Amino acid sequence: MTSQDEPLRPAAIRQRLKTRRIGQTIALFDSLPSTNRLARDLAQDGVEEGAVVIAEEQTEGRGRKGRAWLSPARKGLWFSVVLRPCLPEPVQPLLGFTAALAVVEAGRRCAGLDLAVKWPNDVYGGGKKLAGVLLEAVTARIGRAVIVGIGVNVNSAASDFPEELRERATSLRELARRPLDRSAVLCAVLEGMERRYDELVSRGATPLLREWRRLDLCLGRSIQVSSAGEAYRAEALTVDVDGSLLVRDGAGRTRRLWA
Ligand code: BT5
Repeated sequence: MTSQDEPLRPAAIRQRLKTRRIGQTIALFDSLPSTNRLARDLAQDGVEEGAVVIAEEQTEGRGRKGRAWLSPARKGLWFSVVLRPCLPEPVQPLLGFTAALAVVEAGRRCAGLDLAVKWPNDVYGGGKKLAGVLLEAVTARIGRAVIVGIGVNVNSAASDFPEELRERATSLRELARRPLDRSAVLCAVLEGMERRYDELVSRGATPLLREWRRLDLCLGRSIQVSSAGEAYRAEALTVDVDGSLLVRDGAGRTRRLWA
């Protein structure tokens, strides 16, 4: 086993992590079908806000709209955070922004990388996808919860991706040209997420949206939209306070898209 394939250790994470809530409870598994699925069950059973479920490997990792998320053993960080946000429901999609922006910050802190985001919840480096976020709302006995599932390719080599993904996916290791300590990256993501989450709750969406708009690759560009059975080209204008994307279609109409 090379050092980059070392397992995550809860004690090492706890020692390093500087958060007050997110990650104060960590459940770490060798293998799970999907951390989001277990986090949802725990949220329904009343687990506290900030609890994090991590798996070294996911056998049925999920993306949005039923797509698959490749999660090979010890190559990345596959985890889900349980939040119980005191936020109006329409604003909750912004929780995905807090996670994606925290990955960008972690890439800068841990590897000096300049990463970007792509609406609604992706993180890109060198024109390829590095990380994705999956948000799921849960109605629990003790109120609503939101599960923020985050997948970050950390130490995958190009050969770890199946051929159909190789041109489109990357990892921190590929971008930084060296392996990274997954615990350090995890702590940086959780810390960045907590800071943005606290700021969103206390100060509203403005700082978060400002940061997102600066880093979103789509904005100002022509994009291909396929939504509600329609497909068209449009110019991506901006993201709004509810996390929706405003675009201008070929007829000059402004349209609103939700993830
Ligand atoms: C996402 O979906 O990007 C959200 C991914 C969320 C994964 C986390 S891992 C922890 C938690 N537990 C879960 O089960 N899920 C969450 P989407 O935008 O739909 O992107 C999915 C698409 O990305 C796939 O169809 C592939 O094309 C591509 N893809 C799959 N695995 C990838 C990987 N490891 N790296 C880069 N791209 C990948």
